[in-house]
Amino acid sequence: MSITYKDAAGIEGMRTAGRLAAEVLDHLTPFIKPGITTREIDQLAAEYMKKQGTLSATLGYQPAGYPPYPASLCTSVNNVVCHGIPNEKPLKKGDIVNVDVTVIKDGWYGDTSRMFLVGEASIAAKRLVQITYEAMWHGIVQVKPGVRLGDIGWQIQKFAESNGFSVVREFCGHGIGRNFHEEPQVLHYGKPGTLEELKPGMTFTIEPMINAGRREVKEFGNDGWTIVTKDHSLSAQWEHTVLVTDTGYEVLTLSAGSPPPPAFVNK
Ligand code: EYL
Ligand code: CO
Repeated sequence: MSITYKDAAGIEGMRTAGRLAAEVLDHLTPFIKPGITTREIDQLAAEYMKKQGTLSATLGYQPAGYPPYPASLCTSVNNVVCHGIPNEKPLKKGDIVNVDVTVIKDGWYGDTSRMFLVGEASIAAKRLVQITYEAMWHGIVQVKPGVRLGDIGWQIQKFAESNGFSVVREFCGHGIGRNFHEEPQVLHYGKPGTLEELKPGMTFTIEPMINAGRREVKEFGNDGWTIVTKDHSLSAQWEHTVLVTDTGYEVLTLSAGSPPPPAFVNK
């Protein structure tokens, strides 16, 4: 499949799906405290999606070579990099958890994730989470027609590495629309002036995975999904879905409860 460019109706569909995905995270936020299990978070999300009239894109999702994903969202705790499967283990004070939600509304997909600090977190954990948030936004603010994907990747990589962290290479952002994963791949590292040129109507995610230690990852256990850091260091991730407009970008996965953009973002 190739890159799909959204027309006015497609953009409206993507705005709605994006906002609804973000509103799932808003709904979950007050529940993410010490003692809750990630399975309970998943159940709360499933109920809320039903009320919204959305479907989870991850439930039953089965890319080639993967077993069907068994939950309505992904929950990745501490050294889990991505695709953590909700389970019966309670979250404890000091954990950091990424909650990644993708919904389908009227055939359009909205994909977003946030980090949550469970109770009081260490200074090191808070710094990783904050730097990763800023890294995502350093990518987002690049977005406008004529810029290349390599420019986005380079800005994210430069910011993360200058803060002493590493960028995961095995997973990337992606085009999104009437499919969960479309072209192009959106790498979170790279070289300025390289790769695809952005054009109005493109919609894609920016979702950097940043490790406190080394960048290497490995599969964990035998569920076919869970990815952890090889060196057991903490990992963080944030994700927005963005639209390339005629003059810049529009973030499609904002909601009332979205954290504000960092101060360096003028808009
Ligand atoms: C796994 C998807 C082909 C991703 C997300 C990659 C492997 C081969 C297609 C969720 C679940 C990304 O974009 C995601 N979250 O924001 N599985 C995913 N894969 C994959
Ligand atoms: Co995604």
